[in-house]
Amino acid sequence: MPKDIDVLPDFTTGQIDIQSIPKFVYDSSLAGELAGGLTHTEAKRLLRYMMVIRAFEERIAELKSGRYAGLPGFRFIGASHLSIGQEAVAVGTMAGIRPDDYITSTHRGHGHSIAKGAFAIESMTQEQLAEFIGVPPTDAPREALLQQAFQMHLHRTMAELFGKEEGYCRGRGGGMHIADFHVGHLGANAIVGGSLAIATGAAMACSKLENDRVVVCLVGDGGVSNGIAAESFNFACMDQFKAGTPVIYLIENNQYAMTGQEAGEVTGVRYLAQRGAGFDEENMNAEVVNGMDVLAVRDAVRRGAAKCRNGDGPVLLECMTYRYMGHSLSDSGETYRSKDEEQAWRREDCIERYVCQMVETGVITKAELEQLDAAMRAALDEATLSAYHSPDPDPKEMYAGLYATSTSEDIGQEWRTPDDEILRPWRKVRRDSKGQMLYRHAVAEAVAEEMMRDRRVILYGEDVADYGGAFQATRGLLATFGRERVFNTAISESAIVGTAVGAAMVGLRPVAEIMYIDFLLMAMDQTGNQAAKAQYMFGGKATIPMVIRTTIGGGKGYAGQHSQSLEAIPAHIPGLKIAMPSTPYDCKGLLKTAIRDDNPVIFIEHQNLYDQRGVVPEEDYTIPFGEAAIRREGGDLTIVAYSSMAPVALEAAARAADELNVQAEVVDPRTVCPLDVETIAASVRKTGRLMLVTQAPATGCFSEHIAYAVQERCFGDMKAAPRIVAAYDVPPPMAQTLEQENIPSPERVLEAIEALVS
Ligand SMILES: Cc1ncc(C[n+]2csc(CCOP(=O)(O)OP(=O)(O)O)c2C)c(N)n1
Repeated sequence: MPKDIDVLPDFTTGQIDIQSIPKFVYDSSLAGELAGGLTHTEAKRLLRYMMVIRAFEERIAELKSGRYAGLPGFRFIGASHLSIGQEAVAVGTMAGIRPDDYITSTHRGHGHSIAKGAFAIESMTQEQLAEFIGVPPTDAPREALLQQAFQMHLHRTMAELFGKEEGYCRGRGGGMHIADFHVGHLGANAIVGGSLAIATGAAMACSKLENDRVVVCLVGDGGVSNGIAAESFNFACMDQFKAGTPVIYLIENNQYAMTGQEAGEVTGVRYLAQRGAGFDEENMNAEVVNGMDVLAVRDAVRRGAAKCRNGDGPVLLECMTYRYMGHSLSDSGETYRSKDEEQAWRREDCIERYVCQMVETGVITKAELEQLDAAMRAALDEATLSAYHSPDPDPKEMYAGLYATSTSEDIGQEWRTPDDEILRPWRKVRRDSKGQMLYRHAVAEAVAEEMMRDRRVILYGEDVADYGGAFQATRGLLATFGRERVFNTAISESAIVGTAVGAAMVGLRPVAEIMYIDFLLMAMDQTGNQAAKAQYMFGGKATIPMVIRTTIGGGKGYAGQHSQSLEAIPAHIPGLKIAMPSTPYDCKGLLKTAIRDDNPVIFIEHQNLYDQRGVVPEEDYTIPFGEAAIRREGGDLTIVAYSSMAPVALEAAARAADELNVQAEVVDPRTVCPLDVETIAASVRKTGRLMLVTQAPATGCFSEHIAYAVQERCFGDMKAAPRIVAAYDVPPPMAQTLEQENIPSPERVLEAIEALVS
C-alpha cells in the first residue's frame, strides 16, 4: 500500500523557523481563580495535600534517622528521595487532570502518589469508598468515609515504604516503585527516565481505545536527558498518529539530577522545554512553568490536558522547582550548591506563598490553619503506627505476583473486530497438497487470527506495515487491519518495547517487533527493568499482555551484530516468558498462546526457518507454554535443541542411527521460559546421557542452565557428564569458513554424539 505522501525533491533556499517557547505565562492568583470558579473547598484541598506531602516526607526523614518519637529505636530502611520543596508540582498536576487520567512517576514520587490517590478518593462514589476502605457498602456520612479512605491511603502508602503486605504493592516495590492501578497510578520508576516510553504507550492506547484519558509522565530534569526521552518524544509525535498522543511530559526541574546541575553543567540548554523543538512543528506545545506556584502548575496542566483531549498532544511542560534536601538522606546537599541558592528558593516556598494568599483572600484563618496542621499530623502518626504494626509479607509468598495466571482465552465475541473495521478480508494462507505452509506464513496467520479475534491486538515495529517486516512475516496484515492497528515506527527499539509495556498496562494487547534479537540489547531497560518487573514490583496488580516478536539470524555472513542467539539474556530476568518455535505448526500455535497470555512474552523466530514448510491446521489451535515436544524417540542419549538447532539435532540423530547405530531422543523445549524440565529429565532418566545443542556461545548459554536443572533432578541416572555443542565464545564471525564452523552443524553434533556414547 503506497504511503499517502510523496516525498519529492525540494531544494529551495531559505531558513527553517522554530517557534518561540512561552515561559511563566500564568498571570493569575488565588483571588483570580476564586473569581473564576475555584471553590473554597478546592482551594483548601490544594493546601491540605501540599502540607500532607511535606509532613509525610519529614516523617520519612525522622524515621530514617531513628528519631521518630512514636517508634523509639526504629530506623527506616529503604530509599529516601524526598520531595520537600516540590509539593506544588505534585498537587498542581493532579488538580489539573481528571481522577480517571493516568500518571507515571519517579523515584522521588511519594508526593505524586499521595496526591494522585487523594484526588481519586475525593471523586469516589460511596460504594467505591467503602470498597477502598475494605468495609461492606454503607450509608455512613460521606465526610466520614472520605476521612477513613484518606487515612487508608496514608496507611497503604506508608506500609509500602515499610515493605509491608498491606502496602500498595504488597511490599514488593517499596517507595521507589509505588503504584496504584486502581487510581490510574501506573507506577513510579527507579530507572531514571524509565517511564517515558511507558507513559507514551499508555497514551497511545488511550487514543486508540478512544477513552478520552490523558497520561501525565512525571520525569526529572536528569531523566529527560536519558536516551529513551528522544525515542519517546519522537514516538508520541509521529505524524501518522492523526489524533495526537494524549501525553503530558512534565519535567520536574529541581535544578539537579543527583548532583549534576542541569542549566550550566550537564546540558547545553537553559531550559529543558527547548527539547520540544525538533520533535514536531509545535515544539510539543512546550512551556516553562513556575513549579513553586501550585495554581500555575494546575493551570498549565489543565491547558495541556485540554490540548491532549482535543487531539493536539503531546505536551511538554517544564516546571521549575527545587528540592530543599539532598538527593537522598545520605546526601547533605552541601557539596555542590550554595546556601544562598537554597535560601533564594526557600523564599519562593510553595506552601508559604499559597498560605499567604489563602489568608489574604479569607479562604482560611490562621486558627483553621493550625487545626488543619494538627489534624494532618495526627493522621500521619496514626498511619505510621498502623503501617509499622501491619503484617510483613510471608516469605512463602516469594513468587506471588511474578506471573499473571490470567489469559484472554475466554473473551468470546466481546472484543471481536467488527466486520466494518476489516478493510480487506484476510485470505487464509494457501497450503500445499500436503497441508503444509511456510514458517513465515504461520506468523502472519497467527497474528491475523488473533487480531480478528481481539481488536485490542495491535502490531507495530520497524517496517512491519507496508513492507511486512524485514522478513515479510507480517505481510498482508496492513491491508486487512489498516494503519490504526498495523503501523511502522522509527528506529527506536527502547520505545517500541516501552510503549508496548504502557499500552498493555491500560488495555491493549500489543505485538511489537524487534527486527533482530541483537537489537533487543538496545531495549534492555524496557525489556528487563520494565516489562519483566512491572507485575511483580507492583504487587501483582498490573497485567502486561504484550508480545515482543524478534528473530535470530546466522549463516548469512551478517556477522557480530546480526547473528546472535541471545535468549539467555531475557531468560535470566524473572518475569518474562520466552518461546522459540522450530516448526511452522509450533510457530502458529505458540504465537497465538503468546498473544493471549497476560504476561510479557519474547517470541523468538529464526530467520533460517522462515522458509521451512510444515503442516499447519487451518482451525484455531494453541500450544501451551512449558510443554516440550519429543521430536524423535531413542534410548541411547537425549539431545535438547530448540529453534533452528532442533532440525540440526534431528539430522544428526538420523545420521547417528544410520552411521553409528546410536538412537538419540530429540527433545525440543519449544519455550525456554517456562522450561519443561520434567520431560527432559524423564528422557535423560531413560537414556542416561544428555547433550544440548545451541547457536549461542558456550559460556553462559541457556543450555548450561538446562544441563544444571536436569542434573539436579536425575544425576544418579546419568552415565556421563552432559555435553553442550555450542557456538564458540566469539562474536559471530563473517567469513564463511569461520561462520560455518561456529554454528553447530549436523557434523559437529554427530561427532559429539559419538564422543558422548563412547
Ligand atoms: C538510569 C539510571 N541512571 C542513574 C540512576 C541513579 N540515580 C538515581 S536518581 C538520580 C538523579 C535523577 O535526577 P532527576 O531525573 O533530575 O530526578 P531528581 O532526583 O532530581 O528528582 C540518579 C542519577 C538511576 N536510578 N537510573
